Amino acid sequence: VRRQNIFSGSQVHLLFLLQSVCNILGGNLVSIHSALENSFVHELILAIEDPVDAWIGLHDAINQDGDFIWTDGTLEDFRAFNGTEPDTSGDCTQMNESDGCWADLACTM
Ligand SMILES: [Ca+2]
Ligand SMILES: [Ca+2]
Repeated sequence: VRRQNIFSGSQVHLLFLLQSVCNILGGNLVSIHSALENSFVHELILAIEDPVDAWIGLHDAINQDGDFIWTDGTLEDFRAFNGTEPDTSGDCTQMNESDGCWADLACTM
C-alpha cells in the first residue's frame, strides 16, 4: 500500500516558509528561494498596518562584494534585486515594501 503524503511539495515548502516567518518574529531573518516565496513575504509585509521596508536574511559581509549568503545557511539560489541593485552600498538586504524587490544597504539600524 502506497502511503500518500498529506501535503504536496509546494505546500511543504510553504510550511517551512511559515516557519521562517515565525523565525522573523523570533529574531531570525527569512531566506527566500523562489518568486512565490518572495511574493508571500511581500504579502506579509503589506498585511501589516503600516508597511515598511523589511530586512531579509541575505548578507554580503563574507567573501567578495556581491557574493551573498543567507544567514540561515540555505543555498543562495534566488535573487529579486531591483534593476540597479545590488550596488555594494552595504552588506545587508531589505525588501522594498512597495514592489517586493530587494536592495543592499548598510546594516545600521
Ligand atoms: Ca560578500
Ligand atoms: Ca544598494
